[in-house]
Amino acid sequence: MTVSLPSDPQLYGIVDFGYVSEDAIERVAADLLTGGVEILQLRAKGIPLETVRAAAKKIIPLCHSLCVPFILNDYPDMALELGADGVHIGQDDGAIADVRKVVGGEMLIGRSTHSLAQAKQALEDGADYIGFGPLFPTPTKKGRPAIGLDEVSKMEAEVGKYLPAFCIGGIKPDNLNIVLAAGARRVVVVSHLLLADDVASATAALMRRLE
Ligand code: 3NM
Repeated sequence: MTVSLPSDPQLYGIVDFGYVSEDAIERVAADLLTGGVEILQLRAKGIPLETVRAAAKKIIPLCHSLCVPFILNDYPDMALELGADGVHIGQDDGAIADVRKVVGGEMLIGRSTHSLAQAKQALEDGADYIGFGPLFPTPTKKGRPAIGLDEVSKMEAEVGKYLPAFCIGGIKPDNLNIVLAAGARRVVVVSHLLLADDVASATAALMRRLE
């Protein structure tokens, strides 16, 4: 089964081993889905591949039962092997065309971008969606400078018009209004949701703000 991107997704969730222990990963993924994330990524930086594979195998059926696309961060080979719907790659993970050769024509390829120029390049290179950020400093990607809100509306007009563009990085309920006022139409929210006492309720509350 392959799940494609929803037509107008607003909230993209990430279950991240940086915040969630191995034994909780399936439960937290289920909570994000219950709360209404429309795309779900598994992000597992520096985690043994067997652990990543095992977690993905548990989360994929949860996603597919709700027709939510499952995206694996990094590891195009594993994404293909496991039947992920997409793979997400950073700026340093090679050319999109090379990843496309590995995963074939069907799988979604998402690209992190950190400037308007990179967002335009990702569109030109054939990304299926982009992340754009970090808008604010974030504990989830320590050391990466925030790009602020200045380029958001231009990015939406020049890139987000043609493919889904998700603003990311330090987004939480407190700053959501200024992010949306800057022109963002879609967001990825990680630590705010994963650190919530009730992940499903926090996700649902955020979804209500976005709809
Ligand atoms: N990628 P939080 S920012 C995973 O800008 C990630 O490419 C980013 O987490 C980018 O919602 C980021 O906790 C972290 O700030 C997002």
